[in-house]
Amino acid sequence: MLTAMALAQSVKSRALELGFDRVAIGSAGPPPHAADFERWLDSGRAGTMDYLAETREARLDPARLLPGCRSVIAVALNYARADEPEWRGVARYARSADYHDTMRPRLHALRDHVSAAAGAQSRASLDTSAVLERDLAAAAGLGWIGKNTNLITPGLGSYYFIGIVLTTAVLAADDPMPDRCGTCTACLDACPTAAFDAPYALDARRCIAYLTIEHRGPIAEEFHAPIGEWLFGCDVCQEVCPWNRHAPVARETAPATPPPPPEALVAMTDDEFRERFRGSPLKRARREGLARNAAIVLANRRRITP
Ligand code: B12
Ligand code: SF4
Repeated sequence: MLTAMALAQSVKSRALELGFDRVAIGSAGPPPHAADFERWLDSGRAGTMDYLAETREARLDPARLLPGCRSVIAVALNYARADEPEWRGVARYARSADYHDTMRPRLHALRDHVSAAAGAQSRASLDTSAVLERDLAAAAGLGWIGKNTNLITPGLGSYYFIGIVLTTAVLAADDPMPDRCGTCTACLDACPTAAFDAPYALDARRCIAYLTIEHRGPIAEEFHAPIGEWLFGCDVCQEVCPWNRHAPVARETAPATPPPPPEALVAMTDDEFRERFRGSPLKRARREGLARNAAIVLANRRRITP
């Protein structure tokens, strides 16, 4: 049987071989900011993302998802992009094929590796599982949670996806990283909709990412002008972050075709939408949502260019 240190080494080598940009290991336990998460939910700041409250208990304790869970493996996959005018208005994470499809097989390969090496049970989580991924990844030392609530890693920035593997194996754990935001408040000051109530606290109901992707139905008038050119998601709080100034561009990105102009999105039929956005993250907004966002962008352009 491998020692906890040898197992950790083997998992880290395998993660890098699989193409992940960073990997860190933590001990299992309740997420350090579980109480903040509960306060956030109870204050209504999750908006209509009811699934977060419905899976509250599991999010507060990884052992609910994997009984006997002893260690947490956290990986980062960079999605940073160089300037791409043809993708204007689309958050960087959504400019390639859906990351759930491209990243999941690698995360499963890592899960299978640790299970086989340690004779353990393991479970992978990528976005949709009931796991507080940022909090567990921060506790493992993958990065620190910035005032804009994104996980930030020196030399990588915050434009990366987080993947988690929970395992019953005991692996040597890394130390958490100190918060290096310091006195900076660039993200809080730049948010077009003033969505941050305080550092580390986002009111999703005001966040352009939430409004343009998750929210169904009309968007309140007060947000139309601040939405500006954002068609799907928003990156403002990351664009202004000094830790992203020299963020390396992702080594591999699954190619994707940029979306048609807003004029065409407004008029798309259901069939055209399905055909055009198959395998794309943009399909999450649904045709109605994307058409709604496109209409707001067009109105904003008219407002600026009389
Ligand atoms: C719901 C959700 C959203 C919601 C709400 C986001 C939010 N900040 O709450 C919306 C739709 C707005 C959203 C937007 C985005 N999301 Co999102 N989202 C999620 C999801 C599914 C759950 C997050 C959650 O539980 N939110 C509730 C809040 C309270 O929890 P939290 O964000 O984890 O924040 C923790 C800290 O704030 C901390 N905390 C609270 N108080 C305090 C105080 C201090 C002092 C400290 C240090 C910490 C702290 O505790 C919280 C709970 O652990 C996760 C996947 C997952 N399963 O975790 C992806 C995830 C967080 N999203 C991700 C991404 C990429 C994005 C976007 C960048 C996409 C985009 N460009 O449009 C934006 C970023 C906006 C932002 N500033 O957060 C990545 C994050 C990658 C990273 N490097 O951080 C994740 C992890 C998906 C993934 N697997 O890669 N998202
Ligand atoms: S912009 Fe400044 S305060 Fe905000 S996350 Fe980045 S370093 Fe932290």
